[in-house]
Amino acid sequence: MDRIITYFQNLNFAVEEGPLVEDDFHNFEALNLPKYHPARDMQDTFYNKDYTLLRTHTSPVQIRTMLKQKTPIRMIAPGTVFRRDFDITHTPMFHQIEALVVDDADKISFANLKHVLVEFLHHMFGDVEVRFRPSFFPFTEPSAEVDISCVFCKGDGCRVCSHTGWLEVLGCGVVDENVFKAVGYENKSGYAFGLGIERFAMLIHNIGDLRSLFESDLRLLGQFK
Ligand code: 2NM
Repeated sequence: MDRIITYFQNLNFAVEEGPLVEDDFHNFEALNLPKYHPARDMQDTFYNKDYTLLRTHTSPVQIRTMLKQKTPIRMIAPGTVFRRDFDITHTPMFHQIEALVVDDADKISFANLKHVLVEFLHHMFGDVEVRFRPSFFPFTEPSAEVDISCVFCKGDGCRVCSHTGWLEVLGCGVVDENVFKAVGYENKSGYAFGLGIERFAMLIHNIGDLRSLFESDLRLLGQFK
């Protein structure tokens, strides 16, 4: 997390934080996640009795930042998030960093996003191939998922990359017009991306089991002094 924050601070991104207990507007509605969208399901979200919820991503921080300040915006939101998901590859509490860049219409394009991400992934993972795959998120259009060539087998295919040669490392896209509408922005363009810290840590430090990040075993922690 420190390495990623420092990298983006050096590119003049501000570091923003927000509450872990959120409301429907900031976590869903403003992000173009309509009522009855599956991501709002009780299966995925921890709801409290008073209609508040535990944030499922750090995107509500981007919404709060856009509501309180004018463009240009260049920010990252690092922090804890919560989802009702608990198995070998998921924990109900984990960490994300999301980024948002907004300026006047047509100043920010997918090309800007692509350049920043390719440079960032080379900084984090060294000399890897980077691949953009079309995808879908409610809050971006177009959207993409980003893969790097497998850091373990260099793209030959192994168990970690399910013999594809590729590892998915983040999601990104050009901010959907409906998000700008929700925060009262007009004639703006922007890009955003998000990634999971635990997943990055496992790839960079060669950690095979997600659970070892949560067991406080001194033999594991001692390697990161
Ligand atoms: C992702 C992927 C794509 C995202 C979008 C926004 C906002 F607030 F601008 F709409 N924040 N973060 C975003 C976009 C996050 O995470 C996988």
